[in-house]
Amino acid sequence: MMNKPHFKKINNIPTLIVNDKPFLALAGELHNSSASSDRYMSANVWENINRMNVNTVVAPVYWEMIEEHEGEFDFSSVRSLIEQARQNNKKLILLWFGLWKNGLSTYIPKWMKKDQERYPFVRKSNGEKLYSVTPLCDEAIVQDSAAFRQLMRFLKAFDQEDQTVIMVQIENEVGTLGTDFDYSEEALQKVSEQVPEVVERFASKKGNWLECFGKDAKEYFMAYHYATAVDSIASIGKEEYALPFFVNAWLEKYPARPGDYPTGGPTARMAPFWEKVTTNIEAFAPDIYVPNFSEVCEQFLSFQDNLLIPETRQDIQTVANLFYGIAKYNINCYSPFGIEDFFKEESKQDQNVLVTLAIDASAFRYAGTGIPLSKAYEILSGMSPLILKYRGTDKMFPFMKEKESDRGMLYGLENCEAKITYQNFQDGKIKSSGFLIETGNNELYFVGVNASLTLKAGYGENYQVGVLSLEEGSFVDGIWQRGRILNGDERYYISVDNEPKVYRIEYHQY
Ligand code: N0T
Repeated sequence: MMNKPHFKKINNIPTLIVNDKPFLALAGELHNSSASSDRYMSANVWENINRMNVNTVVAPVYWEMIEEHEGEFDFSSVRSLIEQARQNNKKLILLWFGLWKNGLSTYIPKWMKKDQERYPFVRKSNGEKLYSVTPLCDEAIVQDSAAFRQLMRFLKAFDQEDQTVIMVQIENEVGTLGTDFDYSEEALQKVSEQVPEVVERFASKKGNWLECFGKDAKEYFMAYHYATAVDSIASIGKEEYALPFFVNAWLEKYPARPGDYPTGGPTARMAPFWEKVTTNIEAFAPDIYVPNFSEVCEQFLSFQDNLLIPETRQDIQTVANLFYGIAKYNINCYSPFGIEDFFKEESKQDQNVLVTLAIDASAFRYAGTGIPLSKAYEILSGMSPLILKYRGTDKMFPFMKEKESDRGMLYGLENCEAKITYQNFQDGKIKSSGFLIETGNNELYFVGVNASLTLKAGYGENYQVGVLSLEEGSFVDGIWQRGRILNGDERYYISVDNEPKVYRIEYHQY
């Protein structure tokens, strides 16, 4: 019997194990509604996804579809999604669109939407309702847990052997969007009460929410209620089938005030608190649309060691971030949003309200990204056995140009110095990014975009460094497949341009 998908440390880095082998999820997330129709998926989606060379599809499961009538479950939509994924040789990460999706409750079943006596909505400060069930409503959490239990039971029965489904995200970008707090009587009452013990320990203070958290009291209060709701849903799911679970976050943009982003969700600032008050969540995962990719990665790695990026940008910089995320931050999942549309010239998302909300509208622009991203995925998926073997060791050398003044990187290899030189920023070009892997015996691989590599002796050494051979090619299941041997005019520089590439290099001292 194979082990279930799980995380295991390799070179001290949590690594996803699927079908008993290390696995790197080179993924893409579907638009929200695609997976609700298998006919739509066959006609419009799978072909596009296959062109992208992803090995994993991030796809929603909708509560409103699986429990149309209270207590009656229908998993035919989930079953056909899994069957189609298998036919297309893809793994799946499922998103549980249950009680909360982008801070709202639009995916709860109709019978629940109509019963606001039993399932009350959050109140804004003016008394208006927000279309979002309050996390203080235990009965709603019980209902969500019951449906989630059925989902995990179904997955165990239908998929444990194949392991097409490798992880599950609980809810989607939870928090209150449009108000900073639930101004219901109940919440107003409870926020003035003593905080629970686990919160006391986190705050290292006793007292009520205001005494523990000052001006951030309302946000911590909401976070506590969302976190414990999500954690109890997760614990029920684990009882049935213990796949890795994660929770994603719509990040704060700066400057922002609570209410401008789903408030109470695991943003960079709040995720360490979520981490302390939950026990059934493997990772807190940022949806990175903001420009400061590295900073966000570092924030999320400051309190956990497992980084998943379940949603990210659509512009070409997503390719630069992909290489760097893999080599520098050891991410286990990378997943640009709207993966079925990457070969479309301009996106219909440009009319989306999110584009207006975003500080950086290009985050939602597909233009020109399809080809380089699919090329990068092709290289990285063939190469992933090598990546997973060398990451976390001192043989992996990442690079990315983050600002105009960054010129390059100098790394000391075993028997020479490797100097990486960046290209200048230019419109329509991917930022310089990539990595080297030194595999020993004076052999290395150079992967990336818009950078060049020089191998040379360190200052004061009494030898020089020569290139024995430079090969282009690709990896299949971690094994190098040589293409052209580059020499003469083609070896004048060792460089990659705007098209992602991988080279194998052998050198010597003379
Ligand atoms: C995403 C997607 C989908 C600070 C937007 C991104 C997905 C949801 N949210 O198309 O709806 O289901 O999780 C939020 C980006 C916020 C932009 C503000 C930048």
